[in-house]
Amino acid sequence: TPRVFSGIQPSGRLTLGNYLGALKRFVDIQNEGKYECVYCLVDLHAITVWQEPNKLRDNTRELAAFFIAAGIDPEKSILFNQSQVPAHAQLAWIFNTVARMGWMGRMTQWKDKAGKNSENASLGLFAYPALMAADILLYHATHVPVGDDQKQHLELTRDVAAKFNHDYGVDFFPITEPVIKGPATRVMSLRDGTKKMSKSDPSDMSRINMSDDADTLAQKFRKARTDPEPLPGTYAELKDRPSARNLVDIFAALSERSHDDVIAEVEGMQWGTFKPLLADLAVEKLSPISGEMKRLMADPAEIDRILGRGAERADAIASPILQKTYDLVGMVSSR
Ligand code: AQP
Repeated sequence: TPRVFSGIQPSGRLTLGNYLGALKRFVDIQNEGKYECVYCLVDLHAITVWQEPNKLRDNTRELAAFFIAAGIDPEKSILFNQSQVPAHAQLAWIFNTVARMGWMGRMTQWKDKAGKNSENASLGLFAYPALMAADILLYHATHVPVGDDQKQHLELTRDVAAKFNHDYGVDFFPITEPVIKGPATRVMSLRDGTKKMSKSDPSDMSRINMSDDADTLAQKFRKARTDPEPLPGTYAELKDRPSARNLVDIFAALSERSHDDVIAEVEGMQWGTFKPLLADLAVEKLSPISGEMKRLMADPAEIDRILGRGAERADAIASPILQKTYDLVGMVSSR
């Protein structure tokens, strides 16, 4: 069976963007049953920017609980944290020698996160996409579901695979397909429809956190930026209305309906009517997840056990692929 790989960083505060752009899609793909699914809590990626150690531990367990609460079945899918399968860091080193400085320097995430002070950014932040290529290619994954913001990193993963195959004259790593699908591949800030909803935005009102209670959800949607026009008769008319379109996208994704379906129902509605509907829908869909997360978080030992079992299963796939890579590169296998 073809394999899917994807990951989320345990860097704290999960947003509706992470859920609709990534996790909800992971669950759908798992339930389709067409792929073997490998889902990873990428703790090695998280530390490319500073993480308080105790916070990182909590965030990793919380993220595991989020996966399970949202519908990832750790029996069906492989769920683990990246640091526990050493082959990720090992293959990343090989890819550090394959990828070029120029490729990394062109990554918009690097430019955004390092900002003007790139001299002070960690070397790991610069090399982030090489580790991501390793995550994916270590499982010979052919499909990678992600939000729209990860498109460029996935192109780099394809470049790494192609260059490795070319340099060593082999056809070993697959050229991975990004899977950027669904009604909300890019959830935008509630304060500014031209900016991605992000956990690092200084304004909490800009994002929906998975941990927000019903009152907070209602308040955030009520105050969400829109425009003075009512909802239009076709989705295409939202093209130049990013804030308005964002709320319709969120509505469609949460209700698992198409944009056209949603528009047909809400055509001509005023925002004062639509926003409470959206808030109710969000509470209905998100509160069971946050409730289940809390329940799971009460037993961290059980979470660690699940992750440990996942790491063993991941390692069984990854180790032979790493060994084969070493062999292709010319490392002497001495033990
Ligand atoms: N706003 C979003 N819309 C759609 N998908 C999103 N993803 C993140 N934000 C959105 C997707 O979530 C997955 C995990 O991403 P990550 O672990 O790299 O998280 P992130 O991108 O670091 O999250 P933030 O909130 O954007 O953090 P900062 O503020 O630090 O940059 C990926 O598939 C991603 O596409």
